[in-house]
Amino acid sequence: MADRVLLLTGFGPFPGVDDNPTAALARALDGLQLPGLRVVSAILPVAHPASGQEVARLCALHQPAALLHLGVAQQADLVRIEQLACNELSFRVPDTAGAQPQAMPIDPSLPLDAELSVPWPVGGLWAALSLAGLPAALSDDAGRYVCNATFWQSLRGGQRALFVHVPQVGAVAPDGTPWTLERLVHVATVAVQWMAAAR
Ligand code: PCA
Repeated sequence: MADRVLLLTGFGPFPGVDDNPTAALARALDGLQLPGLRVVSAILPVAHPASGQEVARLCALHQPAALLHLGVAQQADLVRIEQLACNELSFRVPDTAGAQPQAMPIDPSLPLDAELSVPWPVGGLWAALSLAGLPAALSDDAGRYVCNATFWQSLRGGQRALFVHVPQVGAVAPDGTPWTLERLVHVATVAVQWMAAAR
């Protein structure tokens, strides 16, 4: 049987972030082969609903067994494993299509504060990252921007999606270690390996 696909996504630039490290992570892991699973990467536009629509197109094409979304969190000093997606769009800066909704639902048929839970036992990923010396925390707030909206749409679409926010290259972890692109590649690799084992 052909290997199943793990669809890994990063994002392109957006206002305030000219060089999104998650685009480099997507490129670095594209084609990675794991037991029974192959990574297929894509870079999503930072615009709603275009990013979710692109994910839906890629899912129809590749029928992935799992999705790993990576996004950058500008103020973060450690890796954030997102446990919840929320039905709210409240953009601090416009997306790349120029939209800046405030207190708008992603899915108008549900309340603004509706939440969806990650379908992975993410405590295990936190442990795997910690064991690898990569500072991480479980988060219950994925923001109200395009990352959260993309995560929401993937979960609403029935995908086994996981969302991990990474710090900017150059941010300093609480233990004093700087985040380099190499360390972020390590984060993404540990996440993919953990997903292949946990699925
Ligand atoms: N971070 C933004 C969108 C794209 C990205 O990498 C966010 O946290 O919503």
